[in-house]
This record gives sequence, C-alpha cells and structure tokens, in this order.
Amino acid sequence: MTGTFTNYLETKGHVLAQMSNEEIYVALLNFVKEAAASKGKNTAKRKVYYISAEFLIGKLLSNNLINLGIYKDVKEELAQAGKSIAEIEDVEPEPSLGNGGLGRLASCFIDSISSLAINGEGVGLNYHCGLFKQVFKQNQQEAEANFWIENDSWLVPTDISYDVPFKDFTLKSRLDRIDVLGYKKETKNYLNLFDIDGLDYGLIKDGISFDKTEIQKNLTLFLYPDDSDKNGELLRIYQQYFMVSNAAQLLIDEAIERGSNLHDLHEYAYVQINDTHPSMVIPELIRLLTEKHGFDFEEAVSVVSKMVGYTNHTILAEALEKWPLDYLNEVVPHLVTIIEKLDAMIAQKVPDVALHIIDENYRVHMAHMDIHFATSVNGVAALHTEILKNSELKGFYDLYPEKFNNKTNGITFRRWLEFANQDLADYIKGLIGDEYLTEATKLEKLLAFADDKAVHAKLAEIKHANKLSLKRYLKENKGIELDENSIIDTQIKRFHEYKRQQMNALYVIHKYLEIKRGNLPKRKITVIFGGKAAPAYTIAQDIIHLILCLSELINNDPEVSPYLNVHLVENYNVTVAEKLIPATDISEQISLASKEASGTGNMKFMLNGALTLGTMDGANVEIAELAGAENIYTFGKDSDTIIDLYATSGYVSKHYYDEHPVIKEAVNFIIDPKLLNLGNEERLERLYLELLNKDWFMTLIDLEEYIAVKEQMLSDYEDQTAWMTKVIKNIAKAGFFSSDRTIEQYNEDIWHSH
Ligand code: 26V
Repeated sequence: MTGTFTNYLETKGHVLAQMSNEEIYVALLNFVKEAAASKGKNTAKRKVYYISAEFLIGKLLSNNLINLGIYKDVKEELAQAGKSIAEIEDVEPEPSLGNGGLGRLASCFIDSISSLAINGEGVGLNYHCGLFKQVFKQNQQEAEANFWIENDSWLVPTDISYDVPFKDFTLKSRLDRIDVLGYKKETKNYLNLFDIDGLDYGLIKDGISFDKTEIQKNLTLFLYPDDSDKNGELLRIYQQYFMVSNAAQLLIDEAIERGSNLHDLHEYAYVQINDTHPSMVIPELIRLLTEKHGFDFEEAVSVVSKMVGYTNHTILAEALEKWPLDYLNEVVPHLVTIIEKLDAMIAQKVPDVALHIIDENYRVHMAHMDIHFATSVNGVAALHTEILKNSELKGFYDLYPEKFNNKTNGITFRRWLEFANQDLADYIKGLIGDEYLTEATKLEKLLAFADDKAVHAKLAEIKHANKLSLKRYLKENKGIELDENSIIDTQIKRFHEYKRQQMNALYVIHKYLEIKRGNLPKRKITVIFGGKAAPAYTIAQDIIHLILCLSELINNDPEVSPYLNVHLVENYNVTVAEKLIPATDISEQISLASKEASGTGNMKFMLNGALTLGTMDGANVEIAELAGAENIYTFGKDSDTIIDLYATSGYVSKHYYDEHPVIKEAVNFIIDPKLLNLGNEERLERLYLELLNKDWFMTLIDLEEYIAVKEQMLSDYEDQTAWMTKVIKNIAKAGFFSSDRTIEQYNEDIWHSH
C-alpha cells in the first residue's frame, strides 16, 4: 500500500469530512480495488480451481481492509473526520451467493488459499439475485428477490468469454472477477464468477417466481431456484453445465498459456469439486480434450482422473444429486455419450451395480462419477468421513480405500474474530500477541490464563459490550428489543428438520410452561433463532411459523417476558451472523447425530467465547476432544445408535410422546388455543402431527436429555469463574478450526500445488 485513504481522496479532489457515507463507501471500494490491482498473482505450476455453485462471501470491504493490514488506520482516519466505519460498512450490500455452510466454507477457503499464497481460485456463477430475502408476514416466511449488484461493486469485468454449447443453442459467457486478497500478502487470487449477457429481470413475477424456461434470459438470475418442478431441475442442470464448461475452458486456456501441452494438464491444474454441483466438469474436460484437442478417449480419461478431487458435504439422500438421463439429454446430449462411456468402463471392472454411475432407472449418480474418476474423496469432519467410509459410501471405500481422506472444515479467523469481535481480538493480542492470525494454534497460549480472575472479568465485560452492540443492531435493523442482561442462547443455520430447531422450540415451550407454573429461572434467557427455510420445504416453514408464534406469545406475556424472550431474526445472513456470534453465551449445535456433516457455526461460536450445547455430531465431536469433554455440553444418542435405528426402523415417536409427560405437554402445546389464536391452524396442526406420527429426524428421542443439559448449563452460568475457565479453554483450543489449517491439509494431501 502506498499512501493513506486521505491521501487517495486528496488525489481525487475529495475531502472526507464533506462526504456522505455512500460516497465514502464507494471511494473505499475503489481505493481497495486499486490496491488489489497492483498485487501480483500466485504462480505455482499447478493451479487449484475450487469450483462451487456457492460462494457466500459476505460483505467484503472490512475483510479486504483487514487483509490489506489497514483496517485500523482507515477506521482512525474516518473517526478523525467524524465518520464511523460501522456506518460505512452498513452501506455495502451483502451478496448472498450461497445457501449456508457449504457456500460460506468456500469463501473461507478462498480467503485461506490467498492468505497462504497458494495458486488457487474460486470458480462459480454470478447470480444477480442471491438467496432470497426473507420477510415475515403474519408469522410466516415470505421470499423476495434479493438483488445485490450495484453500479459500484467488487466485480471487476474482464473480456474473457466462452461459448457454452447446449442442445438447442449456444450461450456466450462473460467473466467477472472479485479480487481475493490474502492476509498481509503481496499476491492475490480471483473469485471467477461467470455470467451471461441478456438477463431479463422482467421474467421475475411475484416474490421469487419467474419464467424458468427462458434459459438464455434467466441462467444467472437466481441462486438455486426452487427445483420442485421439472423446469426448475432443468434450469439447475443448465446452470451447472454453464459453470463447469466455463471453468474447464478457463483452466485449459490458462494451462496452455503457462506452457502445458495438455497431455500434462494434470501438472498444471487441479479441480476441487465442492459437493456434486460441479460434477459435470469431469465429462466436460474429457469432451474438450477429445473434441477440441485431439485426445483419444482413454488418454483424456487418464489425464482428467489425475486432476480432480471430490468433497462430500452431506449424507442426506435428497441432497445427493441423481439426474435423470432424459433431463441431461434435453440439456447436454453431448455429455450423455461421455457419461455412458464412463459408466460402461466402470461396469466392466466393477460387478456391483450399486456402484455404477447410471442406475437401473436411468439416473446418473453424480457422486459415483466423482468417486470413480477423482484422486481424492473427502468428508468434512472426522465423524462424517468415518460414516462415509463405513456406511454411506462403504462399497466405494472397499474399492478405493486410498482415495478416502478427512479434511475437517475450518473458518477464517480474520473475518470471524479479528473483524467480527474486535474487542476480543484486541484483548487477546494484548495477552498473547498477534501470531494467532497467521498461526492459529498459538491461541493455546491463552491456556495460561484459564484461571485468571482478571481475565475472566475482562472477557465478561467484552461479552456484555457485544450484547449491547447487538442490542443496537437488532433495534435499528430488525425491530427487536434485546435484553443485554440476559443469557443469550443462539441457534443460527438453515431451517431443516435434521438441525432440529423444532427441538429448541419445544424447550422454549417447556420453559414457558415452567415459568407459568411459577418455576422462575435465576436469570433471564433470550433464545435467538436465525435462518431461512427453502420455499418448497413445508415443514421447515411450519417450524418458522411455530417460533414466530411463540415469540409473539412469550415476549408479550408480562408474566413470562421478564424471564424468557424468543426472537427469530429476519433475513439471517453473514452480516447478521457477525453480530450475533460475538454476543452469544450458548451455541446451539443440536443436529440429530450422524446428520450434520461438520457444521462451521459451531467453530465460530467456540472462537468467540460461547459454550457449545450439542450432540456428538459433525465437528462437535472434535470440539469436545480438543476443548475437553468437561468444557462443552453434550447430550443425545450417538451416531451409531441413530444409524442403527434407521436401519431397523426402530424409532417410533409416538412412544416417546406417550411415555414422557414432559414431551407430551410440550408437543401438545403446539396446538394449544393460545398458539392457534396467533397462528395458522393448518401449519401448527401439520407440525404437531408430523412430530407425533413421523418425526423422521427423531426430535423426541433427545428432547428430555436436551432440556436437562440446557438447564444444567443455565445453572452453571451462575458460577462465572467456572464458566469463564471453560470459555478460555474453548478459545484456546479453537486454533485447529482455522481454515488455514484445513487448506494446508488440502494442499499437502490432495492438491500438491507448490
Ligand atoms: C443441496 C441442495 C439440494 C437441494 C437444492 C438445494 C441444495 C443446496 C445445497 C445443497 C448442498 C447441501 C450440502 C451442505 O450444504 N452441506 C453442509 O456443508 C457444510 C460445509 O462442509 C457443513 O459444515 C454442513 O454440516 C453441511 O450440512
């Protein structure tokens, strides 16, 4: 960096004190973009292409200032001119190019790739309407289009363009890039976002419904359109193929430019397939090498299968993509011939049809194709990888044990501590220095302060200040009145039955009834939820409805609200997470064991001094191991038990309901007149019956233990010395969950980019 922001403004003839927040934001954006433009590129021979349908990047201004090492200076310059950096941050729109964990992970990964100066870039799509904007009306979720691209944005246009052939037409792409700056690095990488010209916003009707058939005008209009109908699914295939064809053409061009003769392409490029959404990159690379570059089929397969790795992010059957061959034939018939040949190759050497690519119903199992032709298959937490090896993908593991490996997820500490919790970060630096920003396990030095009362007091003070900031934010932006003196218990994540927000809601009901009976808690509890539900996912919408009704009932009840508040924060996104996490005491990670592949919110809370209340699922298991079982609160059946119950159809929710009065009382309350008066009878009734008669994700099996452990936690909170010791031990051991560690492992074990 040369010169301060003020100098930069002077060269443009501006005076900071006279500028509006909007003008300052745009000036800072351009200042950062110019700084980024002067950085060099990473140059290792083998370049990594992290292809992902989602990059939930969040706002970029502050993160970029931090990575440039000038955040504090700029903050100070602004303050001297009477401006607040927080108000400038508010001006930036948040691009929501992702649904949840998978997209946020991809964003933490590109931050770490740049921060480690690895030659690696993200490749995805530039959706003009990111994930829908959530609004609540009559205690229900509604979805609105969520435009984020303004005249001044982080996108840097390029003149790179490719032809992408579909069955009935060819679409020209356009590439826009976002600079990805590493933490205090002289080099940068790109996030490559492909787009089309000729998008027609006029196709959008009510909310997020739109004409899904006009592919040449809608391809990058929406992230994951509702795919519950055939046109939605076809559009998904169009999007996926468009993404990977562009990625494949880009990587081939770049490899040639850097000296590859393509027969050695694998030495120049490695593709990490983020879930199965980019799987068609395998046949597409084979197609390009054979059709455009004169390879014979076998050699193309041989080269491609030395340069791709597949990451699995879920064992939920509905998320494992299986495209009907018919659909692929409607969109990309030229890939179908290749996929059929790949399937035939596998069928020749693997007798077990369950492992083939195309099944007896002519559906293409994208994950199977990935596994057969990748060098590496990884899960995202130790338990998840074990489940893949021993049950979900056992047949494949028996076939290719050497391909399977674990890469426990991570988060970037620059965004999730240094930026989101500035007071805590500064305090930690005062205690142990700032090495942890690049070498996260140095946080262990905090263990020396685990029993230090002065440190405890300071941490409590910081938490309280964060609650106050959250209170201001929620009041100004979300119409919520937060009690900063309450214990803050937070569950933020996509709404899904396996994540069991409904179990937390049943706890809330139980607590409400207890308070009504005069069993008052020692200290007020605020239960906060945040998250969106897929528009086509009815039960998830019903759970949102229940929570909104409970919130209305409880917060307005003068007998109860002094002891218990419930809030569901509207339009949860990365920005909201950055405010909620530093203010939280209790981190809810209560998925049904075996179902949450990893979780990354759990890591963010741990790093920010919240204690985990969780099942032994995903990365919670590793949190317990690292922090020590006595420093986290676990409950519930373990994954082996749950997997067994599914295998034997051994779970009957009605038994739990009938045999446990506490459960019965809480479930019955869902259709109590008090709630029915506030809500929609059909929704509440459906949820009640679902829990009673099906409860596929076994809410009731863990409910009683959950209530007991949460009560234990609330009472332990009163012993602040013991609580703060736990908090410090958690923060000290959070270093393992830095995405720098994860990315180093990807590079050492899979990518080999040096
Ligand atoms: C699947 C589908 C299928 C239906 C249409 C919409 C949609 C959107 C995304 C996905 C992918 C689901 C996989 C996923 O997000 N997994 C999450 O990945 C995180 C990062 O590894 C991990 O921490 C979470 O536990 C895991 O649920």
